[in-house]
Amino acid sequence: MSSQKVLVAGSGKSGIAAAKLLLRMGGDVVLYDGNDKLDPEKLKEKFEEADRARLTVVLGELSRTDLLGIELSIISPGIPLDAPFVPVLDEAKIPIWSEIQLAYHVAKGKLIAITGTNGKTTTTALTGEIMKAHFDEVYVVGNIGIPYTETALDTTEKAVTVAEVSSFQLETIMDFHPDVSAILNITPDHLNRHGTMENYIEIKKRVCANQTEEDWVVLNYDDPALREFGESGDLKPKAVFFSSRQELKDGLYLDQDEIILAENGKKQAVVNVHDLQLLGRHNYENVMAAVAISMHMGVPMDTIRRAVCAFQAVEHRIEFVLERSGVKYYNDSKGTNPDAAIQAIRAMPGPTVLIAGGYDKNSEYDEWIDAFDGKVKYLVLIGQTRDKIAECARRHGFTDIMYAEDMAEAVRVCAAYANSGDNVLLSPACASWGMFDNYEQRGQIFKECVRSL
Ligand code: UMA
Repeated sequence: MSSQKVLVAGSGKSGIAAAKLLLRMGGDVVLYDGNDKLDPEKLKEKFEEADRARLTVVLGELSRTDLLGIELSIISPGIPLDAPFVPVLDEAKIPIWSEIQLAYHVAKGKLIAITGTNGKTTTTALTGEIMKAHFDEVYVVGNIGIPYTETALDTTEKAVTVAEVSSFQLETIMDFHPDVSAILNITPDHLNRHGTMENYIEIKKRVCANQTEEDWVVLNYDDPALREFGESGDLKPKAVFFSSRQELKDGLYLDQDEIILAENGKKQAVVNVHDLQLLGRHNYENVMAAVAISMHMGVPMDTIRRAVCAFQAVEHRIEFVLERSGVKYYNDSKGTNPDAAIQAIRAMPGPTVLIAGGYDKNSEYDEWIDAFDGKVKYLVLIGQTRDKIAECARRHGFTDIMYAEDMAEAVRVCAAYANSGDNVLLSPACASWGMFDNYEQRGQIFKECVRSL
């Protein structure tokens, strides 16, 4: 790899980090981005001056001549495999690796990989905190926001890397092999990219495709597809289940307010949920997954317990912003699909004015509207999906709907309609694209609007 010429597709966070890693290793890089409005000079400025001679930037269309001498390509997660330049790579028989595959290829130490439709950021952050309480060299990377390629070359044999991995990143792994993996749940999301639910499930399962009998995979017993996967004889790693709905003979489960570990015929109380600083059943599931992962990384239960109780909600995930005139404001910008947004509604302590809508990922909103269940008083809609959601809500008999042109207007409308004792929740059930760069920016803008009320 050190003398290779590599194409890096995408000049976002992952592409820049991957290109830097390759240049640091002595390779040559062609950095390609489909957006021809980008400024090549600005992109080059992100790299060390000494490395720039080995970097070529190509924008817009990628031609065959751009691929001369290219032996490998690294693709950013946001680029789908039906992007126009992909057949050109296929024709030239250039392998396509995801950015996490490149990182795995050079990284040392142990790897934990956490995937699932929802909860992966919280579980990754929590697992990271537990690891930091026990190991000296811990990296928390991946979909959570720090590309794995940014830290991979710094890892030593003693390192523990906790990676949040998305279906986009798993699509093009090769020998990516975590020591402990977790699939938290699989509900419809990203179907505009993955086509069918079956395909999406298969891609998620790839997180443990290269694991062996020595390794562990943590699975949600309450998710039928994952239960079947864990119980099927052909799974190579050892499976450990968690459940928030039923008692398990082996694994972690929620018994009323207590998280219990059942192991070798013995039971022990792990933690009472009232000692946690996290809200909602889905968060108890995240805690159980993080506990299961940590146990199989050899962390003592007392250390796990302390870290779990000290852990606070991650930003943009049912994050309490402030209370004004008796109204509590919550930022759940990370609620980017209907299932995540359902969990946020369930976690609200009382009547709620909800801001939703955004980029259309071909999601269905019926179950989400049903989950309003008398708790949502008004629905304030923004973004591309406004009409689709409003039409679905009316079909389900929910008519207290208002439109807002931007986040500032949405927040003002909520403040006007919420009474003391109510909650205002941003939990869009949609991606942010179209109105915002990403969900982080959407959440920040929401919080700024709330603070300036
Ligand atoms: N681009 C093309 N061609 C395309 C599409 C995009 O050239 O067809 C270019 C864009 O012009 C842009 C670049 O690709 O310049 C963007 O690449 P990217 O979308 O992969 O974005 P990154 O900044 O590299 O961020 C990615 C993840 N983004 C996506 O998966 C969409 C981030 O996850 C992740 O934090 C980051 O890598 C570090 O690992 C975000 C996300 O939305 C949070 N993830 C999805 C989710 O959580 O639901 C999966």
